[in-house]
Amino acid sequence: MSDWHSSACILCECNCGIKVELGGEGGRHITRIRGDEAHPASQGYLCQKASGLDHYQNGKDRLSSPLRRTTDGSFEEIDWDTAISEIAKRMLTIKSEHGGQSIFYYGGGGQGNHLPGGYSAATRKALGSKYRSNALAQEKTGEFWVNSQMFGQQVRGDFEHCDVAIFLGKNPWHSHGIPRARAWLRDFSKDPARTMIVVDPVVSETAKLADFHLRVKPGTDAWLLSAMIAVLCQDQRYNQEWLNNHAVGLDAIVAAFADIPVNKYCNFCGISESEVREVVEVIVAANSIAMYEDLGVQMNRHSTLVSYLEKLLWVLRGHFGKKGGQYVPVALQNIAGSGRSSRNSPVVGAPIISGLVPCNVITEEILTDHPDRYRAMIIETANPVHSLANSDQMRKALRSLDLVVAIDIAMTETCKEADYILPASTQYEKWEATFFNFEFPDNYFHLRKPLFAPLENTLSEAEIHARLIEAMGAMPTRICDELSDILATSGRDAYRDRFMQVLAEHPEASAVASVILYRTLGPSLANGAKEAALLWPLCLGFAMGESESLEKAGYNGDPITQADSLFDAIVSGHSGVVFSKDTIDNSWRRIKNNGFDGKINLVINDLLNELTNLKDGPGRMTSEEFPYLLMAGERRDYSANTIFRDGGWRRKDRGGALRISSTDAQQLGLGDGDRACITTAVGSAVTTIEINDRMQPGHMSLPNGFGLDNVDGRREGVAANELTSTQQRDKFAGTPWHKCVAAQVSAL
Ligand SMILES: Nc1nc2c(c(=O)[nH]1)N[C@H]1C(S)=C(S)[C@@H](COP(=O)(O)OP(=O)(O)OC[C@H]3O[C@@H](n4cnc5c(=O)[nH]c(N)nc54)[C@H](O)[C@@H]3O)O[C@H]1N2
Ligand SMILES: Nc1nc2c(c(=O)[nH]1)N[C@H]1C(S)=C(S)[C@@H](COP(=O)(O)OP(=O)(O)OC[C@H]3O[C@@H](n4cnc5c(=O)[nH]c(N)nc54)[C@H](O)[C@@H]3O)O[C@H]1N2
Ligand code: SF4
Ligand SMILES: [Mo]
Repeated sequence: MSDWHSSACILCECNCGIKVELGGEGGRHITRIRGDEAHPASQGYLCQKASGLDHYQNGKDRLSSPLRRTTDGSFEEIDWDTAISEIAKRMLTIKSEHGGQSIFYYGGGGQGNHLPGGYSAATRKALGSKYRSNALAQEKTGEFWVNSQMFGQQVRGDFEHCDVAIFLGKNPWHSHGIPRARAWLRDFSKDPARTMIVVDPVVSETAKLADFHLRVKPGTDAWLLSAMIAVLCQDQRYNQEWLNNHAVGLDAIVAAFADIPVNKYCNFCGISESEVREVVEVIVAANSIAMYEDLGVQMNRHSTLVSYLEKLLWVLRGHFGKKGGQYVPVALQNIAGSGRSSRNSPVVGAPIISGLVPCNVITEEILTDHPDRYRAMIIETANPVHSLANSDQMRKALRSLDLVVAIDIAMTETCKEADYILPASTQYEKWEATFFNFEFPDNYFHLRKPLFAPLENTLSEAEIHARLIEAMGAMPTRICDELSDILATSGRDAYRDRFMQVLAEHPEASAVASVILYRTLGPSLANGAKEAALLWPLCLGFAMGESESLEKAGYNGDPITQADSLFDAIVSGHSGVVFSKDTIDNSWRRIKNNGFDGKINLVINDLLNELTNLKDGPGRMTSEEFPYLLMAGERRDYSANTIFRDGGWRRKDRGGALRISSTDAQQLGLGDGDRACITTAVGSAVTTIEINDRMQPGHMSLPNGFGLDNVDGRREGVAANELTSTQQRDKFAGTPWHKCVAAQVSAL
């Protein structure tokens, strides 16, 4: 058994535990993979995608040297010292000419790695960079903003214990998002005591398992949810007593929905009033409801309003802070930020939610002569040329900047537009972890040990940022030496005291705290776990706030002792460690910062006012020129963002076909497997047709993560964002409408 090593799958936010056997050439391949039974959340579960992980580790686009753009646009290999010193120098020049706020940071963590974001904080602060973003600002910021106003915190559904599960624009069969999703879905759907409701225009795999499938017209969820809430309000089917005790603003909600014409709104969304009323009855009768909204609505018309309506639906029935309802998870690090919006982007003036500039305005912030435009960008563990709206515009924006530095493991579409490319070690060549842990009642953290030595000439992000800081002269070396000395001679307690003192007394050291930890605490950690240094203060912060649930998880003593033993357990654990055993009443204690301590705030005025904009219906989302609605980026069996770059991992659908209904196929004169051209206002692409009556007539879908330009010059499938526009975005959060893009298709 000793040949099996523990790690995790890095293809989606679940990060299921894996056991792997290594071998092949030089022992540098993952040859066998199975689920890790000892992993607290996945418990041995894996989906079919994990078996391809060697395509990530040994992808043919892997970078093996720092690269610098030459005047003719090609790249030349340079050594690390040259790369680091040139980048540091050029960044400092931009800082002195335009101010650090002109240096924009994008990325910091994908589906499997969140430590880079922590270490890059030091580089950002040392540069005086003030604006940043990542993929959350093209999907989740609207929901974060709603949650912050209603609860002051982020919330999750307790799917393990609910008796009614609702999936809104979410297809967990493919996308997961809850542990062991397929096993869970099968068990849940077979249980006669439990009911699944799915809202989706497509007969998705999840919809097929549902008791009720509300097959909305694309982009009309705001009308469906308004109608459902109107039924609750108009028939007084909300949970009055519970709301009196736990929420504020009920009267305003009842008033706002009093006049909504249920029948008319049902027509707008394409679902009969009787079906809507039947589902509302199920919701009223439920003991516990857990609900999950995802990209089908978050990348769609009225997305922030829909997030609000989604929350109102279950709050009005009292499904918060009880078993099987929604809860406030605890985390070592909160990746969602505060959800508040206290400033705006410098050029467009777009609201910055949770500290993130809306992805859809980034190119507008660059392609302008505005004096406050961004002049440089650091892009780390993200592929915005491929993943954000309008790839062509993003390429132009990047090429117009004074300096672009990309930190990646592979030669991506984004790297190709950079001035410097820094090759990172893969997630299986360094210590890594994610902060996507939201489980309840037991939450866990999984720090993964490297499976391989780093590929020659690659470095971890922690090392890259430490070197950049050193080259910029921003590393307080005297303090580092002193801290290392104290740790070696007097131990961790003395180190902690001095570290805290340093943070309080030296703001310039506090700004680069993560790399100080990496350089001082890092080398002392067992098994070379240097990159884990950052977790130590997170454990401390957690112990200070959640000592009780930490104690229930087996960590005793005062918070400092608890923090140290948790940190040691995380560093020495193989399959993830449970750090919190929580109780549901804690969710009530965690409702704060919404202005109504301990109570849920029902009223978000901006969004209630927005309801009036629904009264005339969705209108036409297509045109004569572009008569179809394209879902640009569906999750399928073989899609995984752009983590795999080599199409060889796909066992089917290698071309990522355009799925269309038989009605549309007939109208367009297209057959299964035909080649066709799909065109939008932004671009066009050639695709293969798959006739599939899971699609409604007029609605089509292309998968997410296809159309990558491999080093061998092959492109398989359509890069969805060659077709999407930055202008099609939500008015509150700026998130894109990728699931509803007007398009035309013609036979080739
Ligand atoms: N296999 C696979 N899994 C993944 C990923 C991957 O690339 N591949 N990516 C991961 C990431 S980063 C994320 S954020 C999640 C996303 O996970 P999901 O949000 O579940 O994925 P999608 O397939 O983009 O969209 C979900 C559903 O929305 C539906 N939909 C489309 N239009 C509408 C509409 O107008 N209304 C409603 N109600 N529904 C609509 C689609 O038919 C689809 O079934 O997946 C994660 N998991
Ligand atoms: N049209 C459309 N566009 C979409 C979507 C959609 O549904 N439709 N979905 C969107 C969603 S929800 C998301 S989350 C985004 C995801 O898009 P991005 O945030 O851009 O992330 P990924 O595609 O996951 O790319 C991750 C990058 O990290 C690199 N990488 C992997 N491991 C490491 C590492 O250890 N270190 C470093 N430095 N780099 C590493 C990979 O090579 C890859 O280039 O895509 C979005 N784009
Ligand atoms: S659900 Fe599948 S893709 Fe996601 S982490 Fe688990 S094995 Fe990987
Ligand atoms: Mo995502």
